[in-house]
Amino acid sequence: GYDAVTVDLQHGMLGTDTAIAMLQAISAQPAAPMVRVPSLDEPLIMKMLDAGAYGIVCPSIESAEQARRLVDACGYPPVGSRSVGPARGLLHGGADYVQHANDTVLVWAMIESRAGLNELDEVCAVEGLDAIYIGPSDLAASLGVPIGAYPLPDELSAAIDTIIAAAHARGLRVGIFCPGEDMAVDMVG
Ligand code: 3PY
Ligand code: MG
Repeated sequence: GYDAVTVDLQHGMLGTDTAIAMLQAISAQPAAPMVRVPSLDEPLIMKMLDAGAYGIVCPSIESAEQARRLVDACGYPPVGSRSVGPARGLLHGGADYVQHANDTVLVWAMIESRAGLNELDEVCAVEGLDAIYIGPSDLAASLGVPIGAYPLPDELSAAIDTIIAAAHARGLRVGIFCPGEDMAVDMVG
């Protein structure tokens, strides 16, 4: 089985209502339900958390200030300013959902641009972030190397290594989108 299943509201051809139905389906099995939002959109992040997402993946974080906004949207006070009203979160997570949400909801910032790379250490240092997710396609586009090429172009591979090292130095987990099996197997390694 999978540890998590992510509903993709950025490049997935679906809106919030469909995403909620998908979260319900994901809840029928043990994988953690996660959502990638289309952008750093705080009201949408809070709505998807209310809908029972246990992790938020936010595209293209390029500064510590943006990473702080992401953390702020995902956490109840005092961690952040998430509004209280977790309709489906309560159904799925139980009556004590609000009490434990700050500990259980995972906050993933995507690094997928040269600007993000330039601010990498500052982003990784933001308190409340759980993980960095690498977007190799946008990162390749931003670095000006071929998109989707595998083996990876040297500059992209070096950037990925830099991101992994910076994230691990701060105790953050790292994930990466893999368009194919070869890359997935290599990246797990
Ligand atoms: C990227 O590769 O840019 C992605 O966002 C993958 O999801
Ligand atoms: Mg991307």
